[in-house]
Amino acid sequence: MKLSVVMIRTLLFFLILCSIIRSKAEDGYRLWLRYERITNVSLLKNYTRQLTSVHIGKLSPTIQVAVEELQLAIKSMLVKELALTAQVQSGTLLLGTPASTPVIQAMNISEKLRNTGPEGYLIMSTAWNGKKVIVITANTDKGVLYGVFHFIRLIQTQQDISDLNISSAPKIKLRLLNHWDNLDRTVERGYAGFSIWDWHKLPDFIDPRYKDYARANASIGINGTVLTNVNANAWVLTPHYLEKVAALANVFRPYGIRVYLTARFSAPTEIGGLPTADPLNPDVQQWWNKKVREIYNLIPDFGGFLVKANSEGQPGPQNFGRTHAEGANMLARALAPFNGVVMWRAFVYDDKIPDDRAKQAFNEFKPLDGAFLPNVLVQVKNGPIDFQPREPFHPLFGAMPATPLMMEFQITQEYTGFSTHLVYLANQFKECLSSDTYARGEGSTVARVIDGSLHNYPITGMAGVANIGTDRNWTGHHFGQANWYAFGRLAWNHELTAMSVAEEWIRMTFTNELHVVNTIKKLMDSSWETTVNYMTPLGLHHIMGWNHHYGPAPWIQDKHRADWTSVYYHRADEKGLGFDRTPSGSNAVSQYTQRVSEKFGSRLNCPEKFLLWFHHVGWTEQLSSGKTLWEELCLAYYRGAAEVKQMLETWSTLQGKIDDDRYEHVRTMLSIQHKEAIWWRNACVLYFQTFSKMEIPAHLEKPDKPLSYYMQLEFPYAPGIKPKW
Ligand code: GCW
Repeated sequence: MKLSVVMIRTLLFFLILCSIIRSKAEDGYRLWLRYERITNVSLLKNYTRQLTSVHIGKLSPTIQVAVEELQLAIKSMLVKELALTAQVQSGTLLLGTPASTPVIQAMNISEKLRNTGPEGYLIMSTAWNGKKVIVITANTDKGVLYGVFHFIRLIQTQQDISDLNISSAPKIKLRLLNHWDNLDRTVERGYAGFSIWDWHKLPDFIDPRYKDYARANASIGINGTVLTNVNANAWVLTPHYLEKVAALANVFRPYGIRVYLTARFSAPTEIGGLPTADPLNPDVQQWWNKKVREIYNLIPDFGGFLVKANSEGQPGPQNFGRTHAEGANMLARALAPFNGVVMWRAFVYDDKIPDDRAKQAFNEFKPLDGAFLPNVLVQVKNGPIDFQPREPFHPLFGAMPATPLMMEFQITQEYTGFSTHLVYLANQFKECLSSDTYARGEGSTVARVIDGSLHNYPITGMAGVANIGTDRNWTGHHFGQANWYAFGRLAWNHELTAMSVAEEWIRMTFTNELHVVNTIKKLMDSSWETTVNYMTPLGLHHIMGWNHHYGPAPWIQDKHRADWTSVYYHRADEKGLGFDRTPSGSNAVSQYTQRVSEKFGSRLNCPEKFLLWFHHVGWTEQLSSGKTLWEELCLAYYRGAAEVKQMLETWSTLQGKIDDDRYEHVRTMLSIQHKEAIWWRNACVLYFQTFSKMEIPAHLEKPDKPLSYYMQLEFPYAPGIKPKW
């Protein structure tokens, strides 16, 4: 058979097309900044008509990257270049601050800009000399950049841009990622490969990832990053490493992102040659003053230090008989001349102290309220133990009116299935933020504590322990990206709902097709509750594998620290289950305000989601459903596992509706999650049965393996293990 020229051409065209499609494999690298081409013709026409050109005033590195991002987005979504214009035309997008852009100055919008502060922005449709234009303006270039990302998001999510009147400003000042990244590139509790900081090749080799990291963070309003692990290594403070840190800071600066470092408290002895690190010793203070000057010489906008002291073996002021405040203030004094801050972690507990671990941070810090210098924030985890699948809010929130408390959430899924479980954490973040502390009467939510409005804190902050690594899709699981995204969006505005944030993310990350958006949204919405059910229902906590925290291990006991065992937390015995934290037990409830303490402390009024956190409940006691604790416990575990199966089924309806690459990846992860949910269910139910001595309700399928099978499983190489120094 002879092929005609036309046929050969057609074939060639087809082959080229296939290779183009293939090369655009969706590997997740582009995160939510995919800027997919708009295929809906009328929508495309509509946008194209409204956007003709861009006008800017004085160029700065930040305005430069803002324009670059805008061009990239418009070119790829609307297949159109926005010409830079000196003349305002119909459809011109005006970008800049009044100070840098005379046309914007002439618009007289200073009144409107008053409420947007140093980072907020306005996006407005308006007329200029009879021409319809869109203005993105702010008091600073950084605000303009945030406005540009918001504007791009409007197009990505296919919103109407014909009559814009948006004003937005962050509710929280410091919106930071905390990387638990080590200098050897391992990541403590990291499940997405190695650290993206290539310390060895820095400062000369600038991995393009650094810029993409900055773009992604700026797009969601994150304005700082702590590069190193809180289990700190003093080496990062040596000149050799500081030069590398400075190179990263240079990449991040135009994007409004400052770098911060963790300060190892014993650094003066480890790298400074001093005989002590006592914070009240003048030589020690001098050493830090000098070190901080050295840092600011290299990095003029350095943010400050994050410190984990006297916790889990980290050195701190208590090694020298000093308080946390004395330690924090010593560093604060060194940083104050440069406007740097100290973020001092409240995550402290000691196995030598014979008190409930849940109470220890409060016991240590509450008496220090007001003792910290003004540039110190105390960084408090969302709950009193440690990022468990679900915890009640930390009792310190609301209890330190004279000390700025900042929030620490965990984005990396140390306790929620690593990077193989789909768990949308915005629901968890929101539950904590909307909890009422009653510190100043009703409505004193955790959100109002940390945004400073309750106690008039002069500085405010929210940190998220990052889930980012060298995996091509950054977070291991494609849906891990949603947790990074949601963290940033909620740090900017904690009033956003978990589902509105999810919807934005889905539209930008997968598709705007409504049915798909809604299907994925539903999946995300229930995913956290599902995980709580198959891991730690009814307020159970810390019953996972020892040290690596992988999988169920409620049987862990007899370790060198009782507070690192599971039996310490669940207290199962033949009578019942749960940690009595009422006045008849550890009385941790007394650390909350009276209203909260009465609620949590009452067996009947305590929300059942926290029941076993606060109460030791008899196996045959009835819960609100009328069923016994034992039955409800079994039902929760079985429900959790069954819901994962349902998630898998729901996901499979999306085959062909989203790209095959990500469809298949997520499907595989969901099947791992299902397998592991059953593992959790079986192991926990069988273990607790040895105490309850009751049958698993008859209609539930019985575990196919004995408890002994689950108990002998070992995982010496599970990812993310804490390194031994
Ligand atoms: O959750 C625990 C982790 C540790 C971590 C510690 C902390 C960085 O298991 O790996 O150490 O919390 O927050 O300091």
